[in-house]
Formats: sequence, structure tokens, C-alpha cells
Amino acid sequence: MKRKWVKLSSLVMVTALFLAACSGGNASEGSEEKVTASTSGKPQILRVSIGVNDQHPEYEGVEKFKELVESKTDDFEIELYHSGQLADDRSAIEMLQLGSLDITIPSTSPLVNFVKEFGVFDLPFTIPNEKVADELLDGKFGDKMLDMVEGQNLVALAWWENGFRNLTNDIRPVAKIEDVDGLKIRTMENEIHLDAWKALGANPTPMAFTELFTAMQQGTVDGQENPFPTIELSQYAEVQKHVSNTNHVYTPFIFLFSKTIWDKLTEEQQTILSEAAVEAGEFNRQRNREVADESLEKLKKSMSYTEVTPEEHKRFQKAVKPVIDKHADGIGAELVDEYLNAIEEIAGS
Ligand code: TK8
Repeated sequence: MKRKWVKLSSLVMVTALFLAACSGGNASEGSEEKVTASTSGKPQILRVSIGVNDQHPEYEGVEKFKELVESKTDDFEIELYHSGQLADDRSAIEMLQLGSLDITIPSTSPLVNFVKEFGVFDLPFTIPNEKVADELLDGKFGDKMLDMVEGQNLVALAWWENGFRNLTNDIRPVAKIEDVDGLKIRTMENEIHLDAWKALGANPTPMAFTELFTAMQQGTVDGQENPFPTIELSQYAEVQKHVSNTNHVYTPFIFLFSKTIWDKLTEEQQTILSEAAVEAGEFNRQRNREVADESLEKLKKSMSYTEVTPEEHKRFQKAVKPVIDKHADGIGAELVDEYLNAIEEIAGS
């Protein structure tokens, strides 16, 4: 029953595409004219797609976004779609580019397939804690990264939180690197994650998030890695026995808007939307942290929990260091330096 979204997803997808085709999408309407409530008389529908389910703090964030926008203007009606009903992260980004979806808030990791510079956030063990994450993303470096989606027919409005990622698997408790050996681990569709898990001795395979539960259930993969809220609220305990606090990478969520749609809005509308995206992001971040603690406590009851010691964390860190060196040039050596220096500066202050 819980998995009904997975089974329904293809039907819903077809329906969504059909509806998008029927409405013609805002993209194909007269390009000179601004599409606003004042011209059409009806609120413009903005569809938001996220991959996680409606129990997740990311969904609490989009509910907040909806509430904020709709309380400030009658111009928009925000429609929320969770559990990848409309699309997985990567396809949702493509739909934004086409103007057939308005908003998505994916992990930055699949975005690397469009803008390679986002790979900085995939470099393992670089962001040490949430305080550094906040200052980095809310500061100059974060702003610069938001601007990077320009040229991809996307507008990035805010940083939200997915959180520190942790390993689960169905084979054995993982306390040290050697325990990872040979585990079939699903990663996001991202070369840096693949290389990091290879460096740790795992047998990684990239896959969309929407396929993951079934893959674990059928044993196509032994494990996966995600922040505690996602692990707990996606009911992974049903198909995974062990969880460890590997904390290996902090990957943010990024609030993306279709530029095709965005460019047709008035400045006033854009301000309302972008302020709501930031404010809802702050709410999401705060809720995510509360939920992460609660989720860990619940996971300790439903799975076997293994603590990775600080010494062992250092060994993990050392083992994946060559992955950072290997990918620095591909991401942009200067940008990687800027990222690492910014972190050092914040962490040292
Ligand atoms: C949700 C995804 C997901 C991510 C993943 O759309 O794929 O593992 O962590 O939460 O962005």
C-alpha cells in the first residue's frame, strides 16, 4: 500500500504529460504578453515536483511555500506533487527547461549532469557541519552557485536542505571501510558519488530515487545512502537492516524555477516567489534538523545502528581523497579551491 506511488507512477506520468500537452504549457502562449492573473482573470497554476514523499521535511517546506505565496497574491495557485509522481529529479529538471513544469527542488547531485560546477557539493567529507553549510550557502559562494544555472533555461531561487548522507544496507553492520567491501550501493546519478563508493570498495550503481525502494526490495542493490529523514520516512527499514552514521557528504536541495515561465512574470510576482522560496527554505532547514534527530531515534529501534568512530571517519576521508583530486579539474580547479577555502574560512571563524 505504501508503495502505491511507485506502481501508479507511470500512469500519473502519462496523465501529467497529457495535461501539459493540453494546456499547451505557458511557454507556447504569446511571448510578448505577460501571463498574469490580471490578464487571464484566473490564478496561474504553478506545479511543484519533489522526489520525496509527503511525510518529508521537504514537503513541509513546499507546503510553507504554497501558504506564503497564496497569502501574498491571488495571481498563483501552487500545486504540490511529491514522491516523484510527475518526474524523478533529472527528468523534472528537463521538464523545467522545456517549460512543461514550473518548479522542482532536487538534490544538486543530478544537476551536475547539466552544470558540472555543482560537483563541488558532491566532494565527500568537505562540509563538516550544518553551521558551515548554512554560512557557505547563504554567503557569496552560495549566491555564485545559484547564478550558475543561467544558460540552462533555469532560475535558482534558494537553498533548501537534504542533509548529511548516511549509509544503509541489508548485508552487515558497517563500522569501518572494510565492511563496505563488495556491497552493491545505489548512488545518485553522479560520477563523483560513483567514484567515492568505488574508492571505498563498494560496487556502486547509479539509479533514480524513484526506482530505489523496489531495487532494495528485489535485492538489485544491497544498500543506499541518504539523510536520516529520508531513510526513516521512506520506510527503508522494511527493506534494509543496517544503518551507520557515515555522514560522508552534505548535498543541498536547490529551488529551481523554469526560466521560460519565470521570464513571463512581473517583477513584483518574481519578488513574491523568490522571497517565499527563501523563507520556506529556512523553515525546511529548521524542520529537517528536528526531524533528522527524531528519525535517527526511530531508526535505532527499527534497524541495527552502528556508530562510525571519529578515527574511522578519518580513514574514510583519506580513502576518498583521491576522488576529490581526480574530479577537481572536471568541476573547475579554481572553483574547487574557492569552495574549499570558503569552508576553511567559515569553519575556522
Ligand atoms: C529526492 C532526491 C533524493 C536524493 C536521492 O528527489 O536521490 O537519493 O537524496 O532525496 O533528491
